Amino acid sequence: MKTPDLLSKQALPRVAAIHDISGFGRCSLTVALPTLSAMGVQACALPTAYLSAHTAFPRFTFLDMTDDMIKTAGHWKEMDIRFNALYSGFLGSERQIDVVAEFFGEFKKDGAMIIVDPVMGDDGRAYKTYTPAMCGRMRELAEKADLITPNVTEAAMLMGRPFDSAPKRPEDFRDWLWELSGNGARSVVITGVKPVECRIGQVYFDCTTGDYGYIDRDFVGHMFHGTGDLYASVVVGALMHGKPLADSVAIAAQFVHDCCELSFADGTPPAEGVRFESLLWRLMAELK
Ligand code: PXL
Repeated sequence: MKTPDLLSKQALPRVAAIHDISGFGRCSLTVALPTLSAMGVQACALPTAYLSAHTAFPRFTFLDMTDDMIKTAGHWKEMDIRFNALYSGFLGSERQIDVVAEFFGEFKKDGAMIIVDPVMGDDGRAYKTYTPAMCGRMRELAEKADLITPNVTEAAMLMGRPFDSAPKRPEDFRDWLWELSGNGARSVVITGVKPVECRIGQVYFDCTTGDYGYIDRDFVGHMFHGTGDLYASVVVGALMHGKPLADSVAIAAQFVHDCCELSFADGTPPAEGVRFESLLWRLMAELK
């Protein structure tokens, strides 16, 4: 993976964060922005949609921001803003696949790293606002990335395979990682790998070294919402400081684990996401 090459000209690495804002229920931009800021990264928000609460709640408002994304991209181009990374997640419409692809084409100059978290679903099911057409086309975005961070469900969707065909053992994910990497063209991290009930981990392939890896931690209590977004944001923050992928995934695994532990202990409801605010201060120390 390329290390950011604009650092000499900017005080901080700068990332375009392309996700929805869910007003309640920690995920997407409400997680990505504070996490990147805490890691000494300037995060510029390009919201894809505004929701009163994320889609796992029984009801939510949904404002599609596709038209504003086009206007914002135009304005940023006019201002000649340069980014060290372009980091996308939850999208609000099928048309946004084209808008984000175009944004990548325009802003990847100067060696910006492209990170696509192909947010589409979990537990074998697509999220409520994701149509089959959107899921089918997410692959087009993934193919433009230097790094993708799907969970197991999204990895299966990207490859057009049934969720049930996912390997159970980390060592059996090599074929999946290789296929998702486009035969070595990009790095891949698959999250939410659970070889046994009491552990949760990630398998990864680093296209810059050819290394495969697996890292896991104790699985704490139950799943919390938005942990995939938190995990990917920490990986992006660490990569922006020139950390190798293997170190970045280790920092993210530990941080998400610690947030889950704290949230489980204090009885945070799973839909409200993890209490990451209390631990953000730790991230900067990890970068030393
Ligand atoms: O955490 C992924 C995510 C992001 N954004 C919204 C969601 C979800 C998952 O449900 O609903 C709006």
